[in-house]
Amino acid sequence: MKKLIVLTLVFTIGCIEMQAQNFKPADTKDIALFPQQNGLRNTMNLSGIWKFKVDSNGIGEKEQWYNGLSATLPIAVPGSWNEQYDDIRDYLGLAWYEQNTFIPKSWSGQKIYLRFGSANYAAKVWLNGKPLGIHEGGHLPFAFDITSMISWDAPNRITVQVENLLKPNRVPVGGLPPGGMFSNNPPSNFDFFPYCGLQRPVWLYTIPKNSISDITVKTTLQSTDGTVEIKIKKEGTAKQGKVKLEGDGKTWETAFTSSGNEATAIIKVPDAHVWNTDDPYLYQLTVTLTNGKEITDKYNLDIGIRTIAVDNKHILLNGKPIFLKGFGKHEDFPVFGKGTAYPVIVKDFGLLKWIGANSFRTSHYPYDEEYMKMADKAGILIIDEIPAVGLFFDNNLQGVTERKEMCQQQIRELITRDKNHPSVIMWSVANEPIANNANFNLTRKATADSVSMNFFKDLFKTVKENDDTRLANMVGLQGGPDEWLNLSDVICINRYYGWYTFNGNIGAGAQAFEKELDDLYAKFHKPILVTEFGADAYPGMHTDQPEMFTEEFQTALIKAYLDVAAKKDFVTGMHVWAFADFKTTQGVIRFGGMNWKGVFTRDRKPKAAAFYLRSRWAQQ
Ligand code: BDP
Repeated sequence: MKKLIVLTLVFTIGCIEMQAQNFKPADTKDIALFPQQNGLRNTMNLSGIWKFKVDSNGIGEKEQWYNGLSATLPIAVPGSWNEQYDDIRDYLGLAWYEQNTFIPKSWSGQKIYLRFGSANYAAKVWLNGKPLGIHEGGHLPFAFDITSMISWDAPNRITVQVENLLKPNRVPVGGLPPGGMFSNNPPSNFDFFPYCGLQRPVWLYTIPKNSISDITVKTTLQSTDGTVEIKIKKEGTAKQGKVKLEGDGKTWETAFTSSGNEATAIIKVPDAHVWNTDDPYLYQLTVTLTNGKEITDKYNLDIGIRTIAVDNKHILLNGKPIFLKGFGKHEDFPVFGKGTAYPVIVKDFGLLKWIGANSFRTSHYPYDEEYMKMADKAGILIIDEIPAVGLFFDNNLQGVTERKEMCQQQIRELITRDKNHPSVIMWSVANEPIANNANFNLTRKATADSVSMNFFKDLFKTVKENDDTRLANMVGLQGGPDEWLNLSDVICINRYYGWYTFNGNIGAGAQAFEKELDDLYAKFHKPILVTEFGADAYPGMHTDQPEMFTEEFQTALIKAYLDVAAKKDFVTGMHVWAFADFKTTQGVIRFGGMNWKGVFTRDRKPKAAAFYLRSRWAQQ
């Protein structure tokens, strides 16, 4: 009997323990407003050196490492783990992070959140040894309400388990069977290094109990007059509020009363100071929530009054054609990996201006929020891309559906995070998906089937349901199906004639490029944006006659493509691939584990092509 009681007890405790290990998926609505410090809200940035431990045998959970990590290594957060230690460069499996921090007493009475800028790829989080939540997808933020779990008089232990295993049904895609000579290591189905870890800042922050939980700003123009529509979501019992817009020495104010938890305010701005690339003017918006007696919450946003649209040949910014000059980029820097590197962000915006660019694509995943804020201020247009790279279609419909749902989750998270940035003009739902009947010698175009067509129709629908004010696109692979392209507002293509085909023959490559542009326009009558074109150039390699891998060849190929595009009034922009050299996986076409198509080196020195682009773009 005694034995039975003991057994029952052990079983019950076991069950409680298992039950307690229930992890809630992060809620997208909690990333709507970036943490803000003001008189009613508090923030604490937890960037710094954390404790770190690799768990290659997957024993951490069983051994309850969430109750305190032992025998740890120091690790920088934000930062990728791969280049901080020389023996874990290619390690993508489980690893644990821990940080201990007091929370100020003055924060009690407010709701307290823990927010991760990103954790690549999957994260499981504990607070003070108790399960807090989980999140999948490595390039978008997530946050959890920790109010009820805080220790007020002792340090709070934050424990995060992260892994970045490459799997076929993850987005981005990896872990596919090796493809012979062109297999790569680690086996990503994309061309950048799968850096891992807590790669963006981690924040603790508060919001008042009666709080503003979301703000969505939409702007329209009637001739020179602007209309700013502000949708507010709130939590708690406070119902009244005020919206104030300030700019050019003028102030507009309007009151609102919420119905349910939502309210809309409209402000008319006669003769608006519009946001554009030459004059990225930002108005200051302040939303205040009151409960009749006192102000309960306040949130500030810098907003731009601008519109974005298309006609059949151009992207239109504020109703006028704008030609996109710029790049596909990466978040990538030595040692930092994909970790947020503020000096590099500042440097890159300087170089974009120096070279005369007005835009870039966040290939192939959403970037740190600081990029978006900088772009708003600098007047740089952004094509904001989810990490849908390496997508493929096969007869495993379950796998296709899993990838689609992951893409949709990331579209919702991205739009929730970035919807108020005037710099963002287009949501990119995929880069170079591969058709079921793809043909890799690129001589014949693949065709779309109903599975893949429905896949992309659903992604575009998700975009338009979440934001009907911007454009949407997918980026087509050379040799990919034309039918997919036509789902986009702007036909977006990556082309490598003269490099991956017609190798070394720029003349023949340019001719093939021109023919394809003409064919696509004749077929779809939509503006075309060349989202990638370029050639690898090993820095310092020269020849008198352009030859592949030299700086002269890269420059000549870029020139030839720009010359072709200049003849076509339906080409609405040219994005060179890439802004800077970047680290990728090892393989026979990636010398030194690097992609050398940057017009700047990895440490941001200009190659010959950068000077050429500057002579062409900065003077226009
Ligand atoms: C394109 C991809 C890009 C690659 C580039 C290349 O979109 O990610 O880095 O090719 O091969 O197909 O350099």
